[in-house]
Amino acid sequence: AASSVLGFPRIGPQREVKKALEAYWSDKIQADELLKVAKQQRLHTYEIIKSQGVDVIPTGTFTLYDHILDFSNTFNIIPSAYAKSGLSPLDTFFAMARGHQKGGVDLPANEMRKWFNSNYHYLVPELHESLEFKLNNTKPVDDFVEAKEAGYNARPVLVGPITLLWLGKASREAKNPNLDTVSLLEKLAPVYVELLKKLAAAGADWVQIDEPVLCMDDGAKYASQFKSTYELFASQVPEIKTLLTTYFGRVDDNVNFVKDLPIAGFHVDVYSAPNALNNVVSAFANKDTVLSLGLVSGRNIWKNDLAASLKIAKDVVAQLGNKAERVQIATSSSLLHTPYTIKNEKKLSAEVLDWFSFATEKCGEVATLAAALRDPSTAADRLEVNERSIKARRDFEKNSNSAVRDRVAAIKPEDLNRKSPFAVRREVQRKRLNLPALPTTTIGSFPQTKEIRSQRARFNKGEIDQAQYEKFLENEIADVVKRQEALGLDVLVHGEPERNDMVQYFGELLDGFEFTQNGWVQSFGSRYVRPPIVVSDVSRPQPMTVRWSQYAQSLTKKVMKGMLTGPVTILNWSFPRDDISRDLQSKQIALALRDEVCDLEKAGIVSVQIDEPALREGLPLRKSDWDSYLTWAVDSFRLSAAGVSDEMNTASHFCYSSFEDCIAAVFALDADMISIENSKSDEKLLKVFTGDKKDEGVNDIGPGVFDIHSPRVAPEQEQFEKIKRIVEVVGFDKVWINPDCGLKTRTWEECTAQLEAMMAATQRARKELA
Ligand code: THG
Ligand code: ZN
Repeated sequence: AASSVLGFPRIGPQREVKKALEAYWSDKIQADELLKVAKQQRLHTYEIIKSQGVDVIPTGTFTLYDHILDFSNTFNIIPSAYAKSGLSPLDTFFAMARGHQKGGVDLPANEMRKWFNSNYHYLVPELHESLEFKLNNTKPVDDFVEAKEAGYNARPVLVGPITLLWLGKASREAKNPNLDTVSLLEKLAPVYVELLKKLAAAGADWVQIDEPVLCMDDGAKYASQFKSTYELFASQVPEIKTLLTTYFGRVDDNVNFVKDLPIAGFHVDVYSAPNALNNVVSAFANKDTVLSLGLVSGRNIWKNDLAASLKIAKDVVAQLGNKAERVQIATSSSLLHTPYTIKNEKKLSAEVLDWFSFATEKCGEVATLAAALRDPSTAADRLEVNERSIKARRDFEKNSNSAVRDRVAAIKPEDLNRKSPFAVRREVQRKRLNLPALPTTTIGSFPQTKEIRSQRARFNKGEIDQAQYEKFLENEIADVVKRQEALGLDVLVHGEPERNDMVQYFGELLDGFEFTQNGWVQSFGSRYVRPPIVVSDVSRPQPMTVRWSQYAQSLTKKVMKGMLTGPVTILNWSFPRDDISRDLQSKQIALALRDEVCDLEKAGIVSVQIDEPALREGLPLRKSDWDSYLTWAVDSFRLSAAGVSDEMNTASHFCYSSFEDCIAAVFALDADMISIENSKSDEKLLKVFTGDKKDEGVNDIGPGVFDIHSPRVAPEQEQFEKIKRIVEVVGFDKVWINPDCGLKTRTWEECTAQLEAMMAATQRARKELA
């Protein structure tokens, strides 16, 4: 049995690549310097993987922004405005990724979407009927050759053609806006053949081809496309052996056609779907296909229980007639979703650090498992050390917090319900909050200025003390309140100057979480997050936000809205523990937030927003699993919000408007008000409210009236039109007016102008649309 990893983080151990990218974008370094850093990091990655004992090294998973954008670029999936921009190939690539406004060129960024059920964003390929697929570059070959010249005989990684097209969308150049993007496969597949031939000529014998669409319900639709494509590859490039890889879910019945494809290997994600393994092994039992077992998680950071994994691997070997050469030990997916190495964590205790494996350490795990499968004596020491670590963690996990466990066990159905139905609450709240028609508000954050970031950094380094830092924050809050009053907003916010990342902030204040110093995980491009790690039962040692909300409320007679991140989002953007269900973890977080909401009410706060931007991305890949996810997700939100009196106005916020398929769950949250991104996609949002679900009861709604991602000031007239349209659809009485999302990334100058236009549009709407 050989060992392999499917991909590796790109950031570099000390964030070298992120820093070089940002330096290049701000004209501090030249392209050659950036490319030099990138090359160093690629070679460093191969060295790490090899030195951990892994047999098969992947090439081509490194990217300067996004690997899907890399393939769009390689296959010439480049909208004509970018192709014709006159920019260098590198800058054309970055223009698609992040827009380009310089030297007379004005190009917006392409759309980003969430990568399956993860917090990674990919750039959506823009496709149309007359797109001419061709090899625009040979990056996959170049990366392979570079590694080969450095002494590594690697296995190149390609995203599969069916998944690549399926991830795409009809571009503005498409004749049919509802173009079935996979229908372009016949034109794309020959270009893959050309690429595979080049890889073969360069000396590649195996190629990893990722087709995670096989874990989606949609995968079943493409049985004949899989057959024709992979038969084409096998007949045209017989010297290449294909490892077809799937991850993040189960292939289920899709294995019935996958087993007959002319592939040399098939990879399944055993970590995320352990119970689905048997089905796959039986399907392949009488073939000679290699099965790659994704036993070591590419999504979580817990040290692998090597004895348990080894048992699974041995069972598979036995089911395959003791042909160990037919089994490979691998990571479940690319290690992209895990931090680089635990070596850079200096603050975690030795006990805690011993529970974790980051990307580097996971390489060692797959190597150890493969070694143990080949010759147990060579791995005995490592297995023993691992067994001790796992036992120590299991012992720690037994120390559950009985107060928390008992409280979750005692949750009653009525705990999930507000005291009165929305219609009753609405009357009480409108009186108490004394709101005009079309109330105006914002989503919570105001500009995180350089000053704020530098004061936080100074506080973290100990250069200023707690009292100085808090005084600074109070001044910031006072300034934000004054500015909102001047604008005439109705429901104010304190602006969140005290917060770094919204999830990290709450994680740090709750018991049961651990944090890393360098546990960066890519969100998109050069942007990274450090997910907190849930290590034990979660509880709230003391109020978290009350101090700031109360202070902010003391400065104004207007309503001050409390700001919280919801339980589902906190969990989905953390590394969850794997010894208890996500349902239970989410309920524990929900109870902590419920106490916070009640404390805010006691402190005189009458409005609170509990954001759940990650609710939708957490949907499982298979629709048959949606119900159970949405049940605990919706229940958790309701549990967090329902402890207060009818007078408390509860809001929630969603950053994306693609809710067509789960709008019932959004309604079921029963928040008094929901704000949703809308300015770039109004018809998409409006359709939801005119569709067949509209009577299921939406409460108040705040569709975003301007885009916060852009410095552009949407004129009053444009914002008025947005308001008018939404009022026509959902009714004057139900509408709140707010931006698309938080204003953290804008400057004060930009957001003041944007909000002035919003207020003017609202004044007019109040008169003309009543
Ligand atoms: N928090 C978390 N996940 C998220 C978001 C978030 N996922 C979706 C969306 N929001 C992603 N957006 C961003 C936007 C900016 C940054 C990261 C994710 C960002 N990161 C800083 C960087 O890379 O330099 C580091 C921030 C820090 O110091 O923590 O700017 O809001 N969890
Ligand atoms: Zn948002």
